[in-house]
Amino acid sequence: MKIAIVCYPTFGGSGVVATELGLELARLGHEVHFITYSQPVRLALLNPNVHYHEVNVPEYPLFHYQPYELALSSKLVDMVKLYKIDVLHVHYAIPHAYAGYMAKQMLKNEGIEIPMITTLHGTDITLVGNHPHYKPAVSFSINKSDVVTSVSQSLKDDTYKLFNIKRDIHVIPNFIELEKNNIEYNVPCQRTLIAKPEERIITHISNFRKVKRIPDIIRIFDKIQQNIPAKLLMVGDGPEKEKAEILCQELGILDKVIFFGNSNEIDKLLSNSDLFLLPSETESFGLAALEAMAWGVPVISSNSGGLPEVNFEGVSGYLSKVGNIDEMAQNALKILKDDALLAQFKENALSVAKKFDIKHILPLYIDIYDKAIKKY
Ligand code: GMT
Repeated sequence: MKIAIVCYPTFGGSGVVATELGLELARLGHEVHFITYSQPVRLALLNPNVHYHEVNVPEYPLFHYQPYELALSSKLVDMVKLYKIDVLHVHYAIPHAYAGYMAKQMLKNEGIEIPMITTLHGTDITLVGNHPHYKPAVSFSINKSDVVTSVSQSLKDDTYKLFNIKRDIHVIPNFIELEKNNIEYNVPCQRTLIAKPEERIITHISNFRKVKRIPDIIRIFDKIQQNIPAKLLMVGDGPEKEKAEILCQELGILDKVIFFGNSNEIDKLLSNSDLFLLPSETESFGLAALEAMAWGVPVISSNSGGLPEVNFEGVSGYLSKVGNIDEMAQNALKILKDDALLAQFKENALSVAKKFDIKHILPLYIDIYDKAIKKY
């Protein structure tokens, strides 16, 4: 198959999922074309089946806002014609499904019909897409997609609740490529670079937006470190990062918290971690938690959105009500204080992550592509 993938090229989960999906399809021999405004962060181009086409938005002084959708839909039309693409897979509804629909219409005008799959990732529905200024366009483009998928049952339910959607939504959970998690990174010297031998390593990875409840993470860690020796690794960048550093300073724990910024070495950090914190306000899935679990790292999270579909209560970690930092800290300490229990939770976290191995999930997407192409 020749598949065009439209996604955000940044560190965000939707871009990561789209990139890993495309790379795996390419490994299986499909021809994959990534179409976005810069090279996706996890995209390795040294693969004969992987192509990357940059969307350029020419600047013009008249435009207060540069028309990205226009440039994207034009690029899609050109690439579909040039490479004879069979199927369009857009990740994140805004504005990708909208631009994809426009591209389909332009192609139809030239006698070319192509199916469009839209994958909903979370904030495109629960935060941004739901804004009254976007809602009609988001509803329209979801309804006009040939197939719609969502990354969790919770996101599917939210989509029906928040929008007037008249079509089926297929739940295809996010995935992890477990094969790449090998012993290579897990060398003891790496751990000693980060923490003292007696310290437990606790990690958080995100885009540091409000929805991640960054102050909760700091306060949970503060309670943990009052009881046991511990380090907190804060990985990622975003609007809440500076405030988080200030809070650490106020609490007098800055020497125990390392802020890494965006990192391409999260595997190294996770392979040395003992616990992952994700107390988000909402999370359609929580890919970062799954990535942690794939390294055998238990998760303390909130119980909102799709998190209970990924982090299994009392098995791979614990879940609490949003904002219940006392309970989250208690649960963290319960796991971290007891070597045997920690070992058990680590084993469980990996077992749960195995359910989301790419080898189980990829066939679901391939099946959807096949059926959509055959319909046309
Ligand atoms: O977490 C974010 O804010 C980034 C966002 C994105 O669009 O990349 O993540 C969303 O998609 C991920 C991949 O499907 C999910 O794992 C995240 O849970 C989801 N984020 C939210 O729902 C807040």
